[in-house]
Amino acid sequence: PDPDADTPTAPDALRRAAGRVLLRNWTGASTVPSRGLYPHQWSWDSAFIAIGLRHLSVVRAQRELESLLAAQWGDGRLPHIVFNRAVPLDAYFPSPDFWRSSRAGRAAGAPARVETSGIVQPPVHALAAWLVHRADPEVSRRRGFLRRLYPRLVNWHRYLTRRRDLGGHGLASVLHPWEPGMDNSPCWDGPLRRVEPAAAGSFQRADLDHGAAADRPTDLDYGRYVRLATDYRDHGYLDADTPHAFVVEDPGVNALLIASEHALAEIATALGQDPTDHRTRAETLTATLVRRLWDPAAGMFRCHDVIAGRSVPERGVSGLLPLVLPGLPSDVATALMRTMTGEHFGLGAAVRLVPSYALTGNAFDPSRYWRGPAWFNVNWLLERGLRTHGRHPLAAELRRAALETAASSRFAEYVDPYTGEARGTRDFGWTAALTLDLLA
Ligand code: 9WN
Repeated sequence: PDPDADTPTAPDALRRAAGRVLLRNWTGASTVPSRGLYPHQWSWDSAFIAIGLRHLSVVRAQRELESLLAAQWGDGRLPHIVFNRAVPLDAYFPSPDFWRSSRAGRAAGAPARVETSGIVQPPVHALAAWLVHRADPEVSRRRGFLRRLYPRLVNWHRYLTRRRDLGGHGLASVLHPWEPGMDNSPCWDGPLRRVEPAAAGSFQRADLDHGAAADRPTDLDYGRYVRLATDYRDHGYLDADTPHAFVVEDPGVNALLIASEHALAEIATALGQDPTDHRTRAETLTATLVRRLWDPAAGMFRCHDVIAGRSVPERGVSGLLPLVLPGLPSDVATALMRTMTGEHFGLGAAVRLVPSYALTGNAFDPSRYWRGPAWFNVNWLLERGLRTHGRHPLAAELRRAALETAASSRFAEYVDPYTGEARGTRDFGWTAALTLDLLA
């Protein structure tokens, strides 16, 4: 039987349900990840959401990215949250009065008229912009979409490749566990041990009002997140001035940077400009990624703790994300796919969707956030990677599992990788959006 066959009404019903989530989460200029838990605009969420929204409304998908890029800082950084001033301060922690971007971030060029966070998230934006453009090149040209976004995307990448090359080897570093978007991954446990947590009573979490404590990070994690963000803020969010306690080279962040650099080459070409610099940078970054983070014995990429000067001995799913790269050496791609389907990640055997952390790892927990559950954006990227490297039947299987699980979990934020049971919040933005993309 054709693994893609389904009753004709099911995809339509799913498409309509996903569209309803995106409509409910739309604020007029962007889409919130979740009405309750995340009532503002998040950076990489908006990129994934735009990728799905393009199937519903190309103009809304363009606006999703435009509104995010309008909050870019003078130094090129794209903040991980753009705050909606209509939302009460206590609805999400840390709120604008914690980040104080328009004052504390002035030297780094934070915008004066909108409040944002001061840290970043993975650079999926140029890839999203290119996919949104391709959905309707005519409307895109008429609105000057790529022409307006291109210089901002170039500055964003320049920020990451220059100011964030804290390891000095040519890769972008993250300075906070929120930056790679996989907040409490066991990969951060070692590097975080150096960080003195902020006192428990000195801040008030808002996330536990919306989610089960067992599905979320612990208070100790939050104490450390708060300490790192406070120190960065108190040094004006200046990368060179802050005495960083946490500096990690993450393979997922760098893979997405490279995928987006390839997209910038396409965008430059579409605008009649020379794409050579982007192509060269993508190739150089790929070679550096392999040289610095590939672990042949593990058959996957590892995070690198820059301060300790050593590789992180954990298997986090970000170490599989370079599979999205077309320019990966073929032996590396083959080994990655073997790892994905082997005992550690279990695709095609033990699990429905690829978990966020190895099933075999000491810290594995099928419910707790980035310590085991499966996430839809990660699985969307891996499905793309499998297709890129010619594994079409396995990609189709993963796609089908993702669609079934999105439907049965009511577009959950994340799910138990074995059972597909919903975890975190429901009606989650990128789960609905990427469902639309997988259905297209
Ligand atoms: C902190 C919005 C974001 C995602 C991240 C996810 C979670 C925030 C939080 O939610 O992080 O940025 O409060 O836990 O880890 O990937 O972008 O959906």
